[in-house]
Amino acid sequence: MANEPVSTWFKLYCLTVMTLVAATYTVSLRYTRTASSVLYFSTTAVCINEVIKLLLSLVMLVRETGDVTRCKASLVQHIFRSPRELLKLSVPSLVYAIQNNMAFVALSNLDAAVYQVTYQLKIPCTALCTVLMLNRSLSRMQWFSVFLLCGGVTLVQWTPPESTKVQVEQNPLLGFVAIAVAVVCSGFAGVYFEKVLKSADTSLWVRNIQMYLSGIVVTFIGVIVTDGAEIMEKGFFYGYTPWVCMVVFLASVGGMYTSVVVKYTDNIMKGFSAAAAIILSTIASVILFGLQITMTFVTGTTLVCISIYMYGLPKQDTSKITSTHKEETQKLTSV
Ligand code: NCC
Repeated sequence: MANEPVSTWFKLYCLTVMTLVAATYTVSLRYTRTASSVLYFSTTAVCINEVIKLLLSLVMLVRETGDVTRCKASLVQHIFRSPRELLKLSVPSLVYAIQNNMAFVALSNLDAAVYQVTYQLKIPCTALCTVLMLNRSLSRMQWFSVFLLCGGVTLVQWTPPESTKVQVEQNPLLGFVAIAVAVVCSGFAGVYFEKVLKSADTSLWVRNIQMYLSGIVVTFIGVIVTDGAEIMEKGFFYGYTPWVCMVVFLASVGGMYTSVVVKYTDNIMKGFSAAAAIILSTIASVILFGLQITMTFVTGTTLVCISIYMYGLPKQDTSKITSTHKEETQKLTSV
């Protein structure tokens, strides 16, 4: 399963769904946090999200193994007899739990457009984590293209901040701090998960189950510590409207698609491909629904295209330069 080849169309499909879900998720989450004065507990939403992802991953594992008996055997081997692996996966699950909670804090205090734009800083942060944690190197050109992409996506996604009145008080500073934390968490947890996933032949669904199990524990502790007293009074599902259920569902589906995308590409490519998917879906909306294209969109698209081209350029062979440099230095020191 680990190196099972998949078609480019399948990758493109996963990327497009992931990106569309992420866009819908951000807007719906913002709506549920600001449109009504009856607020649900965001910690419970993050916790339920982990439970749904665990159930979905179990279904996928049954599909992958072919039947329930083999699925059970796989679970016994990888869950009950592998406490070290569970511990390993508890690291990203803790970091993702913080990140997912931060998204609620940020979107409760900042406009969705401002959030989307600032959150793009995760692209260079992910690149930095990839270099540091996976020992990959990026040429100067690739670094430049990463920042160019960040700027391009910012312009492509830019929509004027909403002018509608929100029902709750907002604290923009808290919102920006939450985004900063989310950016670092997204980069670190994404690359950590990728490292664990690609360092062994273990199935993606098993890795997900390992991660979501500790995710449930961690997020449940978050529920008790943060909102425990109020939940005892009002109930776990207080304030859950159909919109809130949709947000939880989108978060689960988005998370599952993210894991598939990381499996078949990598975290930096996820950033680049997500940008391409945003552009393609906007162009599709222009053709299908007659959406107006703005100058900012065109500029952003141009930057994204240039950045994708630059990122793909072959790296300069610096090894030859370095060895010639070493020889020269040796000659000089021997003199
Ligand atoms: O920020 P981002 O992803 O890197 O966050 C990754 C999300 O995927 C979940 N995940 C990751 C790995 C894995 N094996 N299983 C998972 O469930 C994590 O729990 C985390 O929620 C992006 O690249 O922009 C992306 O953004 C999120 C989301 O929009 C932001 O985090 C804002 O809250 C998208 N998630 C959803 O749309 C629900 C994600 O698809 C893409």
